[in-house]
Amino acid sequence: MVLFKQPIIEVASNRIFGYEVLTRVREGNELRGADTFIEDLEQQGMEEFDKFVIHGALKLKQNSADLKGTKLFINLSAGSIQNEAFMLTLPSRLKKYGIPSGELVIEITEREVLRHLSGMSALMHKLKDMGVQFALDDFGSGFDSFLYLRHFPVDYVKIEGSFVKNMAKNNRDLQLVKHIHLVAKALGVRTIAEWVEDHEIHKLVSQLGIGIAQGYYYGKPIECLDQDRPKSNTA
Ligand code: G
Ligand code: MN
Repeated sequence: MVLFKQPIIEVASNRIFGYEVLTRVREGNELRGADTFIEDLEQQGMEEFDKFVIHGALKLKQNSADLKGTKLFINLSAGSIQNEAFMLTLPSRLKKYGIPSGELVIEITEREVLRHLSGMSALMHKLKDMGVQFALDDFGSGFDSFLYLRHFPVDYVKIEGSFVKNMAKNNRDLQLVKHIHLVAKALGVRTIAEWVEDHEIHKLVSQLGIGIAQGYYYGKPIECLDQDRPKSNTA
């Protein structure tokens, strides 16, 4: 299991806003991205994996100077996010690593189905009261985008990368990005443009007034921690 970090930047100042932690699994000489193994893991239950990602990410943040004082974005599975007992351990985990709870952002992917919207929303409010923030990941890629935005007290919307990547060439994508941003802004939610790959897209993002961005243009994911899966008592 290998952890990567990718910078997320503030568009106006070009300063680091935070880092997203991404996971890859090493197979021989190859690294496989999360999208290729998450489905298998989901069959077996993701909790063990998510605990491991959190443990690795917090350890990384604790030990790296460049992660100090910036936000840490972590992707968790729908199973873990809906597990109240598990989620409520987050503040004490943060404390254990000496990380302010205001520096953690949990990404909820649009592609997964969440049930019990009101229960989820109540749980998110509890964690938000303790400082933890939430982002809707891949916004626009799922069927429930606006339903989630309607119900969940999220702090950020991460706009689906394939819309952003294409928006210089495709007016539909441009209009979608522009209006997702306007809706989010009207609701007091900050937007993050994913998959900004070149200067042209960066300029468009800036012109649209999107404040935060991520993508190869600013920095590719960098390998930063390689470790074996823990025994079940480690997390
Ligand atoms: O679902 P989520 O948004 O967490 O997935 C992030 C994925 O997007 C990672 O696998 C990462 O390597 C990839 N990624 C990050 N920046 C870019 C980019 O600029 N272009 C493309 N095509 N992929 C990117
Ligand atoms: Mn993500």
